[in-house]
Amino acid sequence: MSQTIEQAATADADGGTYDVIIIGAGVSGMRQLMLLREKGLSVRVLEGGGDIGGTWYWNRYPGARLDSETYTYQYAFDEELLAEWDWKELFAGQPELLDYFNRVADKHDLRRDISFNTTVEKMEFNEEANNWTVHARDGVVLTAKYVISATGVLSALNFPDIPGLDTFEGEWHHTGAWPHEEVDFTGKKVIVIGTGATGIQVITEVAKTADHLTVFQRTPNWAIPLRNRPLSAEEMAEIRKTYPTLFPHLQTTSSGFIHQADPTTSTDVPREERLAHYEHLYSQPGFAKWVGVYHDIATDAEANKEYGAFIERKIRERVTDPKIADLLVPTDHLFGTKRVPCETNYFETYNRDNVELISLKESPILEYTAKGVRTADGEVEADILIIATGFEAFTGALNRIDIRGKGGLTLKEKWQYGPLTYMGVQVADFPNLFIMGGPHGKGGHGNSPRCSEKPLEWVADFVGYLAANGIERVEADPEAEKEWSEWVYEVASHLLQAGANTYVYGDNIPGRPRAYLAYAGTLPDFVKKLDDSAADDYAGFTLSK
Ligand code: NA7
Repeated sequence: MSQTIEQAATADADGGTYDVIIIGAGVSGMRQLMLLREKGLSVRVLEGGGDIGGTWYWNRYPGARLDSETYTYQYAFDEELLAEWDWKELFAGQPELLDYFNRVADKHDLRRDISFNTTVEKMEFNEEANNWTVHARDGVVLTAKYVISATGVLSALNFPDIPGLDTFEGEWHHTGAWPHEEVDFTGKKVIVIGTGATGIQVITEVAKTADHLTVFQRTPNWAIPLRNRPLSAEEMAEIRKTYPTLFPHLQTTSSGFIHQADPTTSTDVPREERLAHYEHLYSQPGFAKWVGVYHDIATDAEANKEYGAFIERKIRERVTDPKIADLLVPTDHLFGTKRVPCETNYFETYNRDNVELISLKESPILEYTAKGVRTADGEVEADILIIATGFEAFTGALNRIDIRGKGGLTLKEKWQYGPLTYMGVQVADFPNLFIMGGPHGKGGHGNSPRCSEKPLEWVADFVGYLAANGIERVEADPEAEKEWSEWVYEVASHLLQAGANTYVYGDNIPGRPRAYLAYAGTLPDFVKKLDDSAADDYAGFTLSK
């Protein structure tokens, strides 16, 4: 039987010295723990939440669901679990995913090495001892030779800069910190702010039971049908047979998705054939319509516009009121230049009598009030307010910890004009700190568990090597960091994405300097860079005894 959460939370929250501290017990942190245990290292995981699961622990809002095919998202390493776990849906919802990750945590007895409700607030590198002092909530202080941050790229909540939230007398929730108890919308007036992937999921669900739903939209998104469906036992058996080849195959795709960019250039195909192909793609599940389209849609504006016009026609066919459809069709960014939200009857939701769409472009929000939200056009009342305004992506979770490296330099200072890393895994002047799922790396992006799989193994091997060889300090070389940072921009410069207002450039956070935050190279290319460095005695890092 597994340890209870309470037992685990108090197991070792107060002090201790470890080989490795991992920050975060989400999908990456859990796997990192398992891999480091295999190296015989002492490891403590510090987790701010009350249990494991990361994204799937926090994002419990109605409608929270995968946009990667479920069977491509699970851990690949545990053959026994692969053999026995039956997924219920092609794109699993949050409850099923959390059940799965709990099963993994129980099976591998992970909780004994995790301190829950232990938010890391500060950490300092000790230059003489070559280790980190880590301060967590409630005065908990621990020491570790190495720290690995597995804090997630979409975990630091973004609250809009709107005054008066404390005056609102109803119930409010950010989707990324949703309560564990069910929120009942029956007979309630509800407001949702935000129409990103999250807003689109929650709006569709809440509209089904709320008395009245008002959606505040700042920018419309190119949403596409998810086409979810239940998986039968027979289908699961068929899928299971593919595992030996599926997981290696996914490592060859650009971002770990089952869909791969079509190498055909769209203009090489006659227009009629192209449009028939777009119809076919539109009937397919998930990101077939984004990741699986002709490759030049991501790089050629004219090719992209034709595909966008096709998607626009689909949106307009589904929305009864042409004026509402006008508001729902994106005009500020090209198709696919932001991560494309997947939806189930989202556009039809605006045909319901109980749903109203307010465009904040025409009617900006001025403040929260006791009864709801005041816009330039007047007050909209609500019993429940849902804030679906996303995250300070990629760097937010790290920047919210006071991380002090050599000479007291803070990571926030170092990154004030944008992140600088070496392969996304280390930062010069921050020795013995590894980043798993931050800016400028591939871990935690795309189909996240697939993109993290090899980087997690690589970090575990590296730390195991350092420990076995009595290395006291490992640090990225400033020159390697500079070259990598330039390479990150070089790869990204070929994409139309640069023209979009997107969290991938930090555009969603007012005052944040525009800087590319992701890594646009392919997964195999990224893994090769890591492996090449390792094969060349960890080129780009300085290792000192
Ligand atoms: P996103 O994609 O960042 O969406 C946030 C939404 O909130 C988006 O519609 C924003 O409009 C809106 N927003 C943000 N700030 C404000 C303010 N101040 N006022 C009004 N509206 C605002 O986050 P999600 O959580 O939906 O999705 C994140 C990822 O999670 C997604 O890509 C999937 O991979 C899973 P904007 O577009 O900025 O005008």
